[in-house]
Amino acid sequence: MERTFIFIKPGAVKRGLVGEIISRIERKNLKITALKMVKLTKREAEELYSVHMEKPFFNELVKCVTSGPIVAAIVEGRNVVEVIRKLIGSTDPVKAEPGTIRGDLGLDLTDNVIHASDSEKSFRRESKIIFPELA
Ligand code: FUP
Repeated sequence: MERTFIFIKPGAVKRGLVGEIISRIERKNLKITALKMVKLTKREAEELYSVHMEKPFFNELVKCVTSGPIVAAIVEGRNVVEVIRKLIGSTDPVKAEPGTIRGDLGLDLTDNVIHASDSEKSFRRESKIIFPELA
């Protein structure tokens, strides 16, 4: 079965939205197969977002995701990479459709509630950073 990697960003964890977000994923009939709350080190955050290293928002992004604990999960299900990306909505919560996680629960572009891998390859690379024991 296909798998993907997600993490709930520090702002959403602080706001007490972990249950709501995990619940939406479960209600879609996707399976949470691993779950952990961790505080990312600067190094882990830089590695997670290494594709954005040259972008002007890179430092702000790293600062954001290391500002408090995140809740990371591995999620399993049919076409899960595509299904989760649809569930979470567009990158900018202002543009994300109502009904999506970002559309319903977010407003900030950097602290946009949740991250999800955009491909099978990203899943393998990103999940190894947080769940090295499962690689
Ligand atoms: P997504 O795959 O939807 O998380 O979006 P991107 O890979 O394009 O963006 C990665 C992260 O950078 C997102 F968390 C949002 C953040 N970002 C900014 O902070 N500023 C920008 O101008 C664009 C993206």
